[in-house]
Amino acid sequence: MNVRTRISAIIGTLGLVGSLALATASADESRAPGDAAQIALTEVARAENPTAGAAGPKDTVWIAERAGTVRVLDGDGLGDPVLDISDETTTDGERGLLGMAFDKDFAHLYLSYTDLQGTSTIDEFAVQDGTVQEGTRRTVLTQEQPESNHNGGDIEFGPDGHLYIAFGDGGGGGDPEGNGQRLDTLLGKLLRIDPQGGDPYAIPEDNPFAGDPNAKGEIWAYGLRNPWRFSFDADSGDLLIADVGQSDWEEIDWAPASSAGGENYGWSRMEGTHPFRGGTEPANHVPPIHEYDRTGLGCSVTGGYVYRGEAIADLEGQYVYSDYCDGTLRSLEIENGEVTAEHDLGVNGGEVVSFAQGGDGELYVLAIGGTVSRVDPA
Ligand SMILES: [Ca+2]
Repeated sequence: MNVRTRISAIIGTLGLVGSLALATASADESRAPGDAAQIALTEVARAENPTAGAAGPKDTVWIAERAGTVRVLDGDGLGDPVLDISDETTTDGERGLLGMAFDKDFAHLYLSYTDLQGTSTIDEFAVQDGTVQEGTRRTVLTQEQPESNHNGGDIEFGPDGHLYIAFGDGGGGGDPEGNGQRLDTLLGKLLRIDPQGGDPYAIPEDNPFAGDPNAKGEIWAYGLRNPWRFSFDADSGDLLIADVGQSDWEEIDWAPASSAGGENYGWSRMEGTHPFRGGTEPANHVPPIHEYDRTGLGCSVTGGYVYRGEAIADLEGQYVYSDYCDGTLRSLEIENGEVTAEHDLGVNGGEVVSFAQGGDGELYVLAIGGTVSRVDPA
């Protein structure tokens, strides 16, 4: 059993495993990059199991570490923690501090983590002059998790100013409760809430299931398995969700900025474009714009961002992503919701667990082993 096979066997279908010492291969010379952008990775900081990053106030990039600390990246690496909730979370299973986001104008910081009982929790802190006001902390939303895996946990503000939250299907493998297709649970969903519009939050009136007595009004999209990372194109506002597969297919889902929500991404009747365990395709299934199998490209997709920086002209507008087990950075050119080109970017980021996008549109790669690297021109 080679290293990748062994790691795949361990990681199985997990979206996050913290302490695996996965071999980091160098760029695969045998893969012709074609007309891929020429990029290089520059290590800008060491971190303790970084899991999430966000553009912060005053052109900073903030990094969340899995055990519960938040640190700010500057020219000299990461500073001392500006927040520490490490006594309120654990790192067993796929747990920990899993997501982080600022709202517009950096007025509030939101953390997404599993608490000591494993319950997914979204907390809010006011931010003043770039400083977190710890005394203002409040819990916005919680969701009990039946298993320690498939927590999702990514959070991002959309171009509409609302907070989007991704939760996995609850775990256990194969979606035993059918949560992906059920509209009466927040599990297996992408949610959309207005955290400032109510106490503890408001459901936007234009959410697709708002007011529906048979559905949770927070739901924006459903049929997701473990949407570990998602993002909005900083230019177009289009939504991209990387959904980790069960055993065969890793997928990337897409919706235009004009979407009214309600998309059914298929899980657990579909895995990618393939019926799952004899499932039938829902009539309203929105298939992924991209999928790959596990026969060589990895085992757990790690979603990134559409590149909107200035440093790498050839990468402009491309969606950059990777895979936790493979580590190769890849990109997709997307036009009107269709992939028109796929690229192997020819560099390997190690155990790529997450990406961050600075306010300038540049991208950072987070490897769970402890590096934060900037994507630079080669
Ligand atoms: Ca799907």
